[in-house]
Amino acid sequence: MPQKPIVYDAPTPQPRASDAETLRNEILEKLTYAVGKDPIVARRTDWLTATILTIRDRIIDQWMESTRDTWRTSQKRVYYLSLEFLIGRLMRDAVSNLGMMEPVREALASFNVDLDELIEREPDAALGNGGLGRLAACFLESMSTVKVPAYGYGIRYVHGLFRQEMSDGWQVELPEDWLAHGNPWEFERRESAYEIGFGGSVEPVTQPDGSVRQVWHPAEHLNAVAFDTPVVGWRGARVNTLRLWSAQPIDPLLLDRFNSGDHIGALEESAKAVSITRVLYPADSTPAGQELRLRQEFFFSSASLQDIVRRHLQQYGDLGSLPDKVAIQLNDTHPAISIAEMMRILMDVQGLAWNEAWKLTKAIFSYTNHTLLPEALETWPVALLERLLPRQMQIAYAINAMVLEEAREKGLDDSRIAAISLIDENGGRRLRMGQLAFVGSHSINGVSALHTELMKQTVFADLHKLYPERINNKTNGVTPRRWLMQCNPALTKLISERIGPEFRDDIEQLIKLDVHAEDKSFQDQFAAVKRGNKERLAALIKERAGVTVSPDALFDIQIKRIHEYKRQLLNIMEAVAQYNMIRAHPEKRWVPRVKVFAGKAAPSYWNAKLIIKLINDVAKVINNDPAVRGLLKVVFLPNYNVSLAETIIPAADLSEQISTAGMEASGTGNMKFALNGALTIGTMDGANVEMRERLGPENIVIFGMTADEVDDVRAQNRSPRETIEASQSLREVIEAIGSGVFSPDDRARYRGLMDGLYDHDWFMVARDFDAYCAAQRKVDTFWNDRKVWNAMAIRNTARMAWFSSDRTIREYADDIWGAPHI
Ligand code: B1H
Repeated sequence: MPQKPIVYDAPTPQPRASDAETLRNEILEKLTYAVGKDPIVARRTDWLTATILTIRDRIIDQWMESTRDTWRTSQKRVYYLSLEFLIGRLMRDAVSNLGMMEPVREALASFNVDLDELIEREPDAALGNGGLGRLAACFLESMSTVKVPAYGYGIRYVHGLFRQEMSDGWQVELPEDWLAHGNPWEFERRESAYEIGFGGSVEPVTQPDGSVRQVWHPAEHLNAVAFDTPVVGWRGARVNTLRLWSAQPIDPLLLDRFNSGDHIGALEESAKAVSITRVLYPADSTPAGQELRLRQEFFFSSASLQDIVRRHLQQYGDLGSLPDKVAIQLNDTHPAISIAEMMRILMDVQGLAWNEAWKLTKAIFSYTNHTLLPEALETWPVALLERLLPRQMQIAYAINAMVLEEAREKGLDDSRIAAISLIDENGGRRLRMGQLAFVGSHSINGVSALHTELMKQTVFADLHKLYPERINNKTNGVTPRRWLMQCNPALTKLISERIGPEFRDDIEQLIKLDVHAEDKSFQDQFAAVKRGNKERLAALIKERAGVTVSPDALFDIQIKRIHEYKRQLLNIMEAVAQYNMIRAHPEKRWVPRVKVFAGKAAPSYWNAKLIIKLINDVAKVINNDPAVRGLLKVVFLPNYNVSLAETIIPAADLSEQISTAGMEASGTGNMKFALNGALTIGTMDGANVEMRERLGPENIVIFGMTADEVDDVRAQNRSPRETIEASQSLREVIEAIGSGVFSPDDRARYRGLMDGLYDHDWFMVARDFDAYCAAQRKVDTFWNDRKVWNAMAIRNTARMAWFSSDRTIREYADDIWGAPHI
């Protein structure tokens, strides 16, 4: 029976005023009584904490109201399980969504404290690697904005994604320390702690009614403690919760061992427990495959599911209503062990029979696939699972048997049955997490139209035939609050002046800009805003990379994780080609360009790190060659993160989205750039394809092979040699880089990288090279006719509304979750 201890008409404190005067008093009060600092000696970080605490109070009222409302109205809740939430800074987001920018600024100014300076001091919450983690953060904000009752569940890593420094052009990784000054946003919920087990054995136990239940006796135990952060939607309409789990030992100190003199051993268990949530794995697109990673995945899955079932039973008292009240979205396969863990909870803890538990599980869960790269498809050795999670592995076996039986009944032959099996038998038996997530979910979605089609044709081809209604597409989106209104206030103001401020509540209104695309005065204003943003970026480039660049040049930008499939190599090779051209034809009218790169390489990804070094080596030569006369500059900005993206994107003229077709599942940076009026140069890959449709093919520069063509070339195993022989410019570039023109200190440094282009050219760098260069020259001609360029840029902003994550979330809510929204 539901225990209903919730009193809905509970007392509430006076809602807080948000005028500058009240804020001023409260910030001072927080500084004094919560931070314990005299304003005379307070440092900037103290003011930051005091300001955040003041803002947080204003969020809490709405937070409690949102939570109460979900209880009162018995609405369905959505749970977004993700090992990554790449949030970045929260203060500007919160203040802006609450509409308190000006009074907060004024309140702080009265203490001689500059709001923008405080904003810059807030550390990024970098609890993610790249697009997958950032998407989760955009989704959280959109779910609050469109009023989906939702929880994000993840891990409270003590150290987020590493800090990147440059040493002689090489990437060096340093630990990131976002919690060093405490985290004023979060609430520790010691009362919300769950026991998590590992290892041990499984024992069948006969129940009083004669039935048999499996009981797992884990050998190791630890606690998962919740830390809650409120997530504010636009205008503070709704505040949802991001609940991050931290691992804590059950016994912080083994006193027996301590007393017997083993002081280190006494802490062993404690150290082992906390190590689980200590650090984010820094590999984007490739799973680490280490035991600690599996522990992280199970730890946060189990804690989240226990919490979800507890909350549901508390409110509704029965499990049969789970599908009406609970939707769990698995963000990639990282939480896929949840399928087995949910089955265990429903059967072994709650006493349901297999069939009932399976029906509920499938109805509750859905799974998003974010990549088709074969090396990224997560699998775990069966032996490891049997040791660490024996009961969950039993359940996985049973699920597999059931699915294979179903397939046999439907007439599948042995080879196709092997293809859908949860167990990969090639080279040591492994559990395929993608298949587990697929069979345990009622919906499997891709993140762009192309990616979803390819999913049906490749990794999930056989499962798709067996369950043809399950795969669906949900093209990614980005939140226009952070990625337009907050990061580009000047453009936001200009848009408001031209079409009215309504677009801030209804992003579809952006289309009203379209009719102004050819208007000369609007073009001038649009260009002036861009120019201001470019000046700001130029200053940052000077400060962080020591390179002087002119804001009059075309700012050509590629910022994202460094990966061979994303083809930063293609981009830097084009820079070398251009360098050769400028020197060969000094008389021509070259378009001045600044090529900006930023991004982190996985610490163990050698070629990615080598590409960073190559960019820096090429930069050194080109930037210092007087023959170039400043017409081309190459810049690598270190330590790319969300905050840096917020400065770079509004300043971009050209956005590089040049992945090998078929390999970038969606991309989301592509959307942020176009929304801010940059033109895209890109391949027919991921969401670029849909951007082309919505922007019109005349407003985007598309080049290169299609996914099908890439597939054909690879299938035929054709040598790239012919392509290279046919292009003089390409040959010269390969020859220059390969022979050490840019690495006189180590002439062989890039030989292997260049040989790879001759040998296999897996990523089609050589094969797309000429097309890419031609596309860049097309970009030059647009730039040379600034009226044409400005019209295209304006149309990009005007037509990007569909790529708002609000639209994406509404589609998830309608098609997958059956959840309420506005
Ligand atoms: C994406 C990942 C990813 N796809 C494994 N896959 C990871 C895989 O730590 N790991 O083990 C981490 C990340 N990330 C990205 O998701 C895609 O490459 C982008 O194209 C896409 O836009 C983004 C969001 O859907």
